[in-house]
Amino acid sequence: MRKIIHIDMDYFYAQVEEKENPELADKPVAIGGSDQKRGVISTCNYIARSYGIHSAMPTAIAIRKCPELIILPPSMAKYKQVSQQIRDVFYSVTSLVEPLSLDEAYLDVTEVKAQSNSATLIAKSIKADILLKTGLTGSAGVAPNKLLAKIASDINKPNGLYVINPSDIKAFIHDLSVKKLFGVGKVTQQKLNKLGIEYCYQLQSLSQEELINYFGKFGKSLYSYCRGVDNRPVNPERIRRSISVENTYIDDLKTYEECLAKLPELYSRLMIRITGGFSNSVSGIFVKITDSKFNKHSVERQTHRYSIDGFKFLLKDIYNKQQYPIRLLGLGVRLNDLPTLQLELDLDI
Ligand code: DCP
Ligand code: MG
Ligand code: MG
Repeated sequence: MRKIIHIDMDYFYAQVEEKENPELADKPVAIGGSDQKRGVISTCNYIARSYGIHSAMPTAIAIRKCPELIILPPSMAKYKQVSQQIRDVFYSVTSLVEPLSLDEAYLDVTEVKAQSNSATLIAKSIKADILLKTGLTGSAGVAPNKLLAKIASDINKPNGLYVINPSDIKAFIHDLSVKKLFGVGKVTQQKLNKLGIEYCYQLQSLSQEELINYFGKFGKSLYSYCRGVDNRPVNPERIRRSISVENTYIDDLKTYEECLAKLPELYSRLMIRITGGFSNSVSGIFVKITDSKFNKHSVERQTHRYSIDGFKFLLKDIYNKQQYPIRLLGLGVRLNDLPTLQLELDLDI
């Protein structure tokens, strides 16, 4: 049995700003692009969340919900610096660290001798150490695998800790909503709901064959996940070398024109991702798709510049090679050697 910790900082960008400027702490604060530039909210503090504001919401709507909202532009260099301090804390515990974004990581602490080898005590000491080094709070989940550790870290946010012991798994997973499972986004969730499935215990009644039939290769993972089983190792090598955005469409895209019509929205989301002066480091662009049979394809071109026309060109290329309608469309840029970046996790597989 492994011991996995997932740590995720609370309202990360906004908390960094609050720490620097404590006057913000009792006001609704968001980080994001300006409403004049059709910007979106990256994140906001918990006071702002009480107004219904959340990540990826257009800034204009956020202001409508809370006219006194303080909106700050993102300072990526600052957040990366804090992220490095957090990672230093992780690496002081183990080298088995898999960063997922600037503010979160998985740690495999199975073999860690400190704190009497108690993953709960290790998680507490990591949280305390992060607070000491950065003045910021994060939330931790402790479980026998990545799937459960990540779900757990979200449960008592902010400044939370939640432990799922091996003997708790069965009861924990039974009533868990399927939308909490890794890889289940809006579209998969809708598909499951149409089958009358909302909770994991209902998903457990489907055979592996049925799930593969409905969801392709992902069906096999779903079969395990809805039982609280996840054998994915903590992968310390993982360095993110691309930034991408994607969307899964409720109705498959059947013509090139339909695909083309989705391009501006994806492109503008990609541009928002590429903040913080990474544009000099781009080494290529790519378009990826998943078709209605769950086959994945991508096409790529080496270039230091990107424009919507470049993506149009690749889209045409991939569309022409395509036999089936398209359920997922994604755009991305390859980066030269860069540290891990926050990716939009639009998790429909
Ligand atoms: N982020 C972003 N755009 C998104 C989601 C997140 O730019 N759509 C950035 C801002 C967040 C940071 O990534 O501060 C970390 O993302 P999280 O999902 O962990 O969200 P927060 O840390 O802000 O809040 P929470 O307390 O819910 O973890
Ligand atoms: Mg966070
Ligand atoms: Mg996070």
